[in-house]
Amino acid sequence: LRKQLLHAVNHDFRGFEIYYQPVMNTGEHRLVSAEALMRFFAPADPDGEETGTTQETVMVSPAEFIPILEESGLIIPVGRWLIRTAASVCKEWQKEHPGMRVQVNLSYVQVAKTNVLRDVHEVLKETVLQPEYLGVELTESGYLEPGAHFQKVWQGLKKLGVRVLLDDFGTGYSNFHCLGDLTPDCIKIDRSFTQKALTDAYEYNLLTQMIWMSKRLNIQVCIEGIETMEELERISELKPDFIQGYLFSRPVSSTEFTDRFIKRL
Ligand code: G
Ligand code: G
Ligand code: MN
Ligand code: NA
Repeated sequence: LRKQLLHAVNHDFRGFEIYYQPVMNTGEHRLVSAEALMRFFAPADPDGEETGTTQETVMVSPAEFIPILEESGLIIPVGRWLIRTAASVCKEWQKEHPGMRVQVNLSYVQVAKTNVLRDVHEVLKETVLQPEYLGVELTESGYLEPGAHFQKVWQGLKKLGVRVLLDDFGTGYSNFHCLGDLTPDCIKIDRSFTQKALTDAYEYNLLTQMIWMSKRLNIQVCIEGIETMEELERISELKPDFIQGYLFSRPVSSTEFTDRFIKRL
């Protein structure tokens, strides 16, 4: 897999694809943004001859290949490519759907070891996307406390004017101290949390209070992992700002996203 990833990076990122999952506002279920999620299509038969005809591929999960990208340093060019591609796709979408946003995931390795600030700044210049339409999803995984460098990058991103979202909120690493030190534009409450809230009254109350607390702090809330109509109804009562989940769509290719969510009849 490591060799295949390197090969792809050296061949114009062929094999990497960005899938997009819609983010809706809670009131009208209107499309407001897309979360970019990376995929890698590896040759099904890596030792087979390259015949020039389309090769069969298998999809590899980011949970599998992102650690390899991180540890090999390939995350630097791939991360840049992803932000640039997602931003220019968003710019296209805006022609049909004004106000459309896009948000990308960054791992702590990208924050710690790469010049993410410069990359984001350059992408904004190149694509002429207004910064408020680009969101960056961060978790603190790897840090027990937000370190000085993490904080500097975070503040730098805010200064550039991009939206900063705290991902996986409610899990071990993205917690209350982040709200004090970092003041995100939005918190994304982890799917596991959402699921617990739907089956347990105490957890439901906890989620309710988390949303109220965020409102008081002027921080927006996105609830992830909405899979059924029933879940949608119960969660909507809590009035989070945004909702996301398989109910609306799984992450899909940019072409499918454009057809299903951007082009209107
Ligand atoms: O898309 P899926 O749910 O399979 O993603 C699994 C995990 O991989 C999630 O935690 C997601 O945030 C992460 N992930 C997906 N795409 C990217 C990416 O482009 N960069 C980073 N750093 N993480 C990603
Ligand atoms: O860590 P992060 O929140 O970025 O992870 C996003 C991951 O969650 C993606 O891999 C995406 O495919 C997955 N995901 C998104 N919506 C749902 C959902 O409704 N149900 C489940 N089971 N997974 C989801
Ligand atoms: Mn995310
Ligand atoms: Na998340």
